[in-house]
Amino acid sequence: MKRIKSTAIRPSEITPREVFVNRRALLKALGLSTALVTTMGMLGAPPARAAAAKMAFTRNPRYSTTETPNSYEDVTTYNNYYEFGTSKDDPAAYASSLRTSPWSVTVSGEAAVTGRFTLESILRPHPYEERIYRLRCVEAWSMVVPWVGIPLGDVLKRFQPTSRAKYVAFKTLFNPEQMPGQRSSVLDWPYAEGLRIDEAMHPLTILAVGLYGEVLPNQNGAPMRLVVPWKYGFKSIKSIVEIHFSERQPVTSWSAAYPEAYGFFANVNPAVDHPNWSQARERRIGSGVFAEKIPTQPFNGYANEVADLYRSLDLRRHY
Ligand SMILES: Nc1nc2c(c(=O)[nH]1)N[C@H]1C(S)=C(S)[C@@H](COP(=O)(O)O)O[C@H]1N2
Ligand SMILES: [Mo]
Repeated sequence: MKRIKSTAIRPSEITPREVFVNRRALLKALGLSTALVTTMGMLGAPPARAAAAKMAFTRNPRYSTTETPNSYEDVTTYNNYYEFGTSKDDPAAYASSLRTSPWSVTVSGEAAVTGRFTLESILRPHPYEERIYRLRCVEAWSMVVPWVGIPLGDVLKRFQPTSRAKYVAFKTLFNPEQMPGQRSSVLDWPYAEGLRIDEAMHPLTILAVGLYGEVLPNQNGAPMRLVVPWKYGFKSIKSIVEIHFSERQPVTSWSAAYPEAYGFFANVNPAVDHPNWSQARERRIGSGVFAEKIPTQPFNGYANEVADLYRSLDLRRHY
């Protein structure tokens, strides 16, 4: 695997020596040289047989709900992952064709440290935490999921975003052979999402690599996906291969497909309906067909943590 620079280097982007040294220091801290990254990529890693591999983690009660988590069965068989089909049971049925190892992530844009990194080198320095989060889908259902992951901010800081990095954009793998849903044009592929930099750095935002103490199943976005618990589920992009720091707000798949329904912010908001249905209540998956819907909370119940980020925004306009 070569280190890839996708655009020509403008004079303003020539990396000062200090920053270059920092990049080498980062690679060293990761236990890698650029050459070693190259070698590892060429040799590849053994094929993924990770579905039930246990992980080491510490629980984080500070950022966990005390609600009862949904069953492993619910969390891994009722999914949205359009790359494998649009039915809830398609991802569990078809996502085994996704090869999650070896996996690399390209980091680009407004940051001192950019390049192509192995997944292991991005994750290794950070201890895993378990966080039990509510996930509220824009389709008015919800789940409670015990994720295993790391704060996204801890990872992003190591790339040293510049002062012009106002947003972070993410992309999912594009590979129609492994992802048969990409042969249909329900969305513009690859799936793209983004956050404002302060949202990305917020301690609630995590990169999840596992659930229920085990390596993330493919249908849940292996090997690494975003979880932003105060936003509608579609912001939590799966199987990430690109991280891009930008000055401008990035184009995102769902807001491009249907801007009247899916805004860039997509904060969970019971007061702003979807054009075709109410967002005031939600069905908790697993509660049974006759169960009452429960009220949806502003920011999915995380208002104390995140409402301050939006002090100056009209949330009816910036839905
Ligand atoms: N790449 C990609 N990421 C995605 C989606 C998708 O279709 N493709 N669906 C989103 C939606 S709508 C939801 S609700 C969550 C579902 O996550 P889960 O299946 O792990 O519960 O993933 C989000 N991330
Ligand atoms: Mo969703």
